Amino acid sequence: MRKDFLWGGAVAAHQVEGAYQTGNKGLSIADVMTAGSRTKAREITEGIVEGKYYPNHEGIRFYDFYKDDIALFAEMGFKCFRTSIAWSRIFPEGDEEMPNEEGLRFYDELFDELLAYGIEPVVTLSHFEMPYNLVKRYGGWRSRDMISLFVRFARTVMERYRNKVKYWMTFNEINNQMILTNGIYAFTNSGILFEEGEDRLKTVYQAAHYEFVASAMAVKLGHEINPEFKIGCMVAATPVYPLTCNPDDVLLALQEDRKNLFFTDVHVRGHYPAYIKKDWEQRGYSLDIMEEDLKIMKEGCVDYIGFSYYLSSAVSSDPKVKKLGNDLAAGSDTVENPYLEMTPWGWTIDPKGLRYVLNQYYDRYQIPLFVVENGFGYEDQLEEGQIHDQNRIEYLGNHIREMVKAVDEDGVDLLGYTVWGCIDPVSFTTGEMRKRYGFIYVDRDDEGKGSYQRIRKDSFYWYRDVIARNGC
Ligand code: BGP
Repeated sequence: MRKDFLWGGAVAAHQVEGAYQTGNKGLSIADVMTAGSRTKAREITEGIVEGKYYPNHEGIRFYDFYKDDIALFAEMGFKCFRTSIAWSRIFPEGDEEMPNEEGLRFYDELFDELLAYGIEPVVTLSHFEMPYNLVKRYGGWRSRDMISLFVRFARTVMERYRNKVKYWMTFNEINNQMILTNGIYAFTNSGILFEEGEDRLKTVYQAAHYEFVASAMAVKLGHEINPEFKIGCMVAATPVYPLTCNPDDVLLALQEDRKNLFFTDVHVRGHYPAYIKKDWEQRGYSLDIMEEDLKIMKEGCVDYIGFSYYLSSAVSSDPKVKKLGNDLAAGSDTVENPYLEMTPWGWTIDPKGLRYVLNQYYDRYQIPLFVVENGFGYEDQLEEGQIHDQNRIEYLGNHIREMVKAVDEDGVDLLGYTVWGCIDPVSFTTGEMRKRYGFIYVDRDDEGKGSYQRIRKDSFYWYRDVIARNGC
């Protein structure tokens, strides 16, 4: 492993900051999502509805406690910390001419605090938290107008933090929106609320196109602002395996995998792959894609691929094999993989899948990679003021060992590894607190009760040693 490997942790602004109306912050799409559970989907409400519970409003109050939290990250020896800039702190409505100085100041102070400990900030521009007004007024990324609004936001923060932040990413898990059966993803990725009977796939392809153009413009602009910037894309890496060696299964897996790889293909190569153009042709789609867009996309290829890795999936062409019917992977045909166990939230546990995907990306693109999310969501037990999260240690240890093999044995160029939810955040998919990821426990429950006290889990000390040894 390289000496300057970026070990660290990751969160997103809306899942930790809270303070949803402080410092002139506007409402974001995360602010209109209620709490759900393992069995009940989060509700997207029309504005804020009296009597409903919105867990992101308070988050874990990172906005108030970030100095203490960063001190804990430093104690673990973090080399980097990934977070996002809440767009709605900088442009509360999303379409103002001038940014909100108070919001900008907050991130100035946050980044200064990190840098004082020698922790490199890694920043996502858009992580499921666009200003809610943009949904109301423009229909989110249904509209081409979003490109210039996003670029204005990107320009503002990249200029402001040009000497503080070097690593950037444009859109978090941009490929999630290909999961069409659950409307939450189109909303969180793109601020889109599906209408009855609409062709969801077409809508998502169009939104993704505008996002590709916006991302490429941000990359180009960022390099002009500071040539030292490293600007990546961010995708959810969920490899798709064939259930058997039946060529029909193998082909199906390849096709399903492309629903994810499509996004990195475009971000890295700067043009649309042949298979997607054929797909559009066969479906009779004619999207709003201008000549100028294609030129921009070519000029804004990313410097690295940031990705999250939690699980793998399997597909089968055999109609007799029972489908899982969950919305976790891009494919609707996912089936149980008999070789893998699952978390209580139904996510497969597959450390080798991380080595697989690192190799898959590196073989395909030959640009640096960055694992910006990997983690174990679990209902931790507090026992006499302590949390013995041995299963998290095992989960992360197994993944790290596979990652190290990808680097040391396979030759993958890897920039770093940030563990998702290094301090317990509000879960994105369910809005729960009980699905905990952190090395640091936060005393807050699913009704929003608790002291917000921070407690080091056993994994805290374990990860500190991993970083000190530069590996497991
Ligand atoms: C990714 C998101 C994160 C995050 C994580 C874990 O999809 O980028 O924001 O929360 O998954 O998901 P969850 O919180 O639903 O367990």
